[in-house]
Amino acid sequence: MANILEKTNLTFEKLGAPSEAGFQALFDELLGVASGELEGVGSTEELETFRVRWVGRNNSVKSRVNENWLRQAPPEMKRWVGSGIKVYFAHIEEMLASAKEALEIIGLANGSDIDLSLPGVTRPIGTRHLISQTYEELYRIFNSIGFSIVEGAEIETPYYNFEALNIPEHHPARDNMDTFYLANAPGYLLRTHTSPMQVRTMEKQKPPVRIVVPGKVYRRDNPDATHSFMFHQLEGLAVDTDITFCDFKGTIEYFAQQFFGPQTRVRLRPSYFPFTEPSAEFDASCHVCGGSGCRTCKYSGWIELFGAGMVDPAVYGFVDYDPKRVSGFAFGLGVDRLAMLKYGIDDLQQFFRNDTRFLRQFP
Ligand code: 2NL
Repeated sequence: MANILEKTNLTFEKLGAPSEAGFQALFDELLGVASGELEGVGSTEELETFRVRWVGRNNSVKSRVNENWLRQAPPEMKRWVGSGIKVYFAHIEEMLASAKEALEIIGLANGSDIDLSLPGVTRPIGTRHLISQTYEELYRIFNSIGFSIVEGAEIETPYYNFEALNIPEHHPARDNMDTFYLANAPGYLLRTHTSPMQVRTMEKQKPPVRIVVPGKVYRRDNPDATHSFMFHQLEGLAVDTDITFCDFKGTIEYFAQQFFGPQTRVRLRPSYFPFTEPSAEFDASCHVCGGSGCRTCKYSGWIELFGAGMVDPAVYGFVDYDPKRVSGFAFGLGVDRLAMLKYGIDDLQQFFRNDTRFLRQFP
């Protein structure tokens, strides 16, 4: 070790006129000595001694190498020696900088209660949230029959959330009890369903339209095992010149059999929504007992899945579609509810607690 440092006191001639490869070996050896010395440095003072000794202005290793090896090298070697000095001493400067940083961190830790020997924060790899997994399953089903996915904003205007959906001014769904109006943004609200994006899509796109719209929706509700102020929806819309009630029923039957299994039967019960006519509640035969009656279906054999219907012609008036030429169906399903049914979860709040013991059960 001392050997290589003594060589920095020798001129090019006295070194034995080394070749390019010889210089490379000399520089490698210097770097090895430097990093060895740096490893023994344990304080800012020692680091400063190291700096002066290696790259200081006067009588440092670097200045001697410049003076003895470079200045006295024959012209045809100067380029090589020069670039070697540049590269290797830049490396030493870098090592110095990181050593300085490390010492500063230790300095901060000294006298504080930070224990640098403690293991770092581990970030275990999790699983896809069950709601995300359920969305992916729904996308797979509806993509397979030609529905594309449209997403949009959660902050909306009363026009898109209500008006254009044929929900008049004094309809109870507009009540302050159900809707969050934004106090800091008058004229805006949190969407209560994802239908606004369906209206916006119809405004921009002529039929045929076949879309599903996923997303968070908000309604004023007190949280319990089946209610939350926010839940996840998937609404679907199909509009074209020749869509019938048969297409409607066939589509939701296909969905139910894909989602709950091929033995699933479906039924429709009359219902009411301002934006569909006729409207229906859509039930599936119980996937737990197969229809014979059990606790899940409250011994009825049927499970209510979601609301749906043929799009009310009044809606077409708002998006410049001709109600005499087009027809279609729409549905709105709660993703949380479907996930609870399919995976046997009895408490909606489990989805929002971020308890990994729950989430890990659905890898
Ligand atoms: C529910 C079920 C539903 C729709 C949503 C819809 C959207 C447009 C036009 C017509 Cl743009 N309908 N969506 C239809 C039927 C039911 O959601 O329980 N809603 C309160």
